[in-house]
Amino acid sequence: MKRALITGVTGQDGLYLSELLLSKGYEVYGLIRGQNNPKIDLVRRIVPGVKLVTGDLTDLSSLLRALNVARPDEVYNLGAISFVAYSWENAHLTADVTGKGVLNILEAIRLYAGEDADKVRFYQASSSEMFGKVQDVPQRESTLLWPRSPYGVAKVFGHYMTINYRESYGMHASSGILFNHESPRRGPEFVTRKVSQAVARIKLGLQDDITLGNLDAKRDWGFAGDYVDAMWRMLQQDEADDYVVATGETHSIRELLDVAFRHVGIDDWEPLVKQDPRFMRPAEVDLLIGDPSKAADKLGWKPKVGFEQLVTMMVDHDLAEQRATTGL
Ligand code: NDP
Ligand code: GDR
Repeated sequence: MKRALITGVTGQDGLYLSELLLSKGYEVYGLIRGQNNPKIDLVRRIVPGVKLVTGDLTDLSSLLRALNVARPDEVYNLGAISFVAYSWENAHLTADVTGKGVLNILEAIRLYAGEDADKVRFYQASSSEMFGKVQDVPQRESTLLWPRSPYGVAKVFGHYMTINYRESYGMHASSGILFNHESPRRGPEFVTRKVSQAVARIKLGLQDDITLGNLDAKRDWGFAGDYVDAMWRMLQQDEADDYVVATGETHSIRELLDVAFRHVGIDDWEPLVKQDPRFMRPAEVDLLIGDPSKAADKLGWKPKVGFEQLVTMMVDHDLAEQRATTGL
């Protein structure tokens, strides 16, 4: 039975990855931070088979202890401060968790495993935000990185540190450059979930309108359930490597609004959407579209859920959730 340790187990991807690994017969350990993390109940409810270990990415010794408990064959480093807008307001913290946290977990694996460090396979959750002010369209593994936020800069540090540990110590360390991926488990601070929740509430008469920032940005949105499968596939390869994981399609926030509102029978959403500079970013990433051909060729990975299906799945989920909580 293989053993895996997941940091960020309470997050969207941590939950989907836990389900996937448990279904494959893994013994799964999830790193939980904080002395009374409110998301523990969620993890216990959705993936009761996951064993919880305490630790924080900013605390190297806690990671060593977690590794000694989990004794993993595979480590998936999903833990991060992941909200781009928040990273400007908390830049040092973002650098410590999202950037230096990667160094901490890599170093913890090296110290824990010693000469066998190559036997503990490592996945780093890198991001399309590293492309920032994009230098190629579509973006691929070789595209020059030009991050536009403290989050993006921290992810670039983690990406190169992963490559450095691979090259310096022969570690099986892979970096998945994942484009935006969403689901009904997405945090409500991210635009897709903010929209799906608001559309459901507007449809049910619980909310009048929604206030957003930049409607013209374009993202390559996929389904989180598909993307965790790509993470797992990376760690099953003989050689560690870096991969872009994306759908190869891009859509604006306006198109997201079109699909979400149309799904509940509202064609003209303009009067229901307000804009506020509060939700604009000091530097925006205008266009993301990934070229997933390396992941398709080498990993045999393909996304199964398309954009419309993703958005309607999220709206349907939020309609059901809002009905259940309000009794409407
Ligand atoms: P979430 O924001 O849903 O989850 C982030 C996780 O990080 C949470 O479990 C959180 O735990 C944990 N965390 C935060 N701070 C620390 C810390 N100091 N030590 C340990 N864990 C910590 O993110 P996603 O699931 O969406 O994303 C997973 C990873 O993939 C992240 O690294 C993200 O940056 C990256 N990524 C995500 C993409 C996406 O579109 N979703 C695209 C590309 C990359 P807690 O409950 O304690 O807060
Ligand atoms: P992103 O996701 O920054 O791409 O990072 P987010 O959903 O926050 O923003 C996407 C785009 O929507 C625009 N936008 C708004 N965004 C939010 N959150 N709220 C709004 O009201 C709003 N209005 C417009 C943004 O300006 C942006 O252009 C996500 C995270 O999961 C990262 O951790 C991950 O690395 C990247 O995806 C790939």
